[in-house]
Amino acid sequence: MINRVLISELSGLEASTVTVAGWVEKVRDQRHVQFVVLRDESGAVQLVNGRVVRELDSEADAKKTANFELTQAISEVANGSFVVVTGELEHNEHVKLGGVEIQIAKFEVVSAAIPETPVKPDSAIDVRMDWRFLDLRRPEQALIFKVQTTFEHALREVWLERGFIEVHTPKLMASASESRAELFSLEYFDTTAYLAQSPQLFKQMAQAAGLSGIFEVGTAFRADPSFTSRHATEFTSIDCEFSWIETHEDVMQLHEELMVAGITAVKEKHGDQIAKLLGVKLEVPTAPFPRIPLAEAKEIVKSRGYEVPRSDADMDPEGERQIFAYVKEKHGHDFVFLTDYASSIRPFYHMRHEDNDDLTRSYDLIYRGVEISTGAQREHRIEVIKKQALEKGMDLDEIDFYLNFFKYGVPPHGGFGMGLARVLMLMLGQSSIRETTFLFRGPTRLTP
Ligand code: AMO
Repeated sequence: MINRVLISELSGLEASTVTVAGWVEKVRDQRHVQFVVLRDESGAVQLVNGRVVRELDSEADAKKTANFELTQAISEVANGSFVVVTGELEHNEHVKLGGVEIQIAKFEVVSAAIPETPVKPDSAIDVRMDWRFLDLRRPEQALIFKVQTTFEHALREVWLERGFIEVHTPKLMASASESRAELFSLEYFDTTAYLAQSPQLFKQMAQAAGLSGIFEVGTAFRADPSFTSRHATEFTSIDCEFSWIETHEDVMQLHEELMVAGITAVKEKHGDQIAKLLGVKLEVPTAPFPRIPLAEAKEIVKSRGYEVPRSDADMDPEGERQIFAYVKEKHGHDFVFLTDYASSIRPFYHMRHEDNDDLTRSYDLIYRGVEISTGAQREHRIEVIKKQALEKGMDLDEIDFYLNFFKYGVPPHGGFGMGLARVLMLMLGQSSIRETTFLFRGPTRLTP
């Protein structure tokens, strides 16, 4: 490893000779002094060359001095170039950037950038995505992925405390995992394979295997042609499934515990930076989150003057925004569980109410007016599963492998799936999951 100090650690060091490494953010090349703002993954620092020697100044041998070469190197370096710099660390309270600066002794350009960066912070989102690696050099962009790391870690801690097992399920499948809509297919030797839309069927297999609590943070694919701010064709799905539940209420309880733990950890670790760089004051929700049956939610929304214009029983995005507005006013909460969706709009594997076959034991979790998750108790009685699958027009032969899971005993179970990028978008006040996905994939985007 190159023996470098992280820039964020400089202010805690005594005046001494230090080496830092990163990319050049800005150069101010003045007649008698040069300033360089150097950034690494932890922060930025001002570097100074105070003994500028120019060619024009030259007494015969001035050119030969290291200082002339240093001045020249700094004059020529393009923004974005990666450099290793050694110099004297000085504390100086007048320096706005961290109260320290480094008097440059050695300035080595390790990898030069070409001048004129193709992307600026205010470039169109598509240009920024074309140049994602440059866009991510901005600290506010990198922060999103630091937050993601902390959030995922906090969730894992909750799962591990409960003895949950992490699984990695296959993404190549012989059948659809959610529905035949939005299904990517590909040539697979002499047959056709499908990309997993969700680990749903395998999460349930883990219950039949007796593993009980399991989780997966993995990739899911949807051949969804839409261009909304919350749809991608490939996304990271946070999934969880566990046994011995009594109703979907048990799933919601774990779900809200996870959200509180995740957002608490993010606030503790990054709250100040989120406020400073993204202008967002992070709010940790309190459990329990409000729960409203879907039918009631639609009535509430209607009483606020919005009638959901759908022929099926589902909510629509505007309805979700309206119900959030109501919940925010009434409960001061950013989250709401909409529960008990109609069987007609839920998948075959959702368990239905004992006393009402038209309603499922399921929920959607809405965060600031956007659906981030679907969860449910699953049907575990094979005859009922078959009946519900047939009702949905499914071919039982195609899910034969799945039906097998239920032939040898399986405990009652449930779980949820949650889109990671959506959670981050809403938590961090971003306008689209393009901002909170490392590399976005949509109908017209397969690069970089
Ligand atoms: P569902 O289809 O509702 O449920 O998906 C769960 C969550 O995944 C996210 N999501 C998406 N994110 C980005 N782009 C998309 N095209 C996209 N589609 C879905 C959303 C959504 O709430 N198997 C069930 C979950 C379960 O019951 O465990 C499922 O996949 O945040």
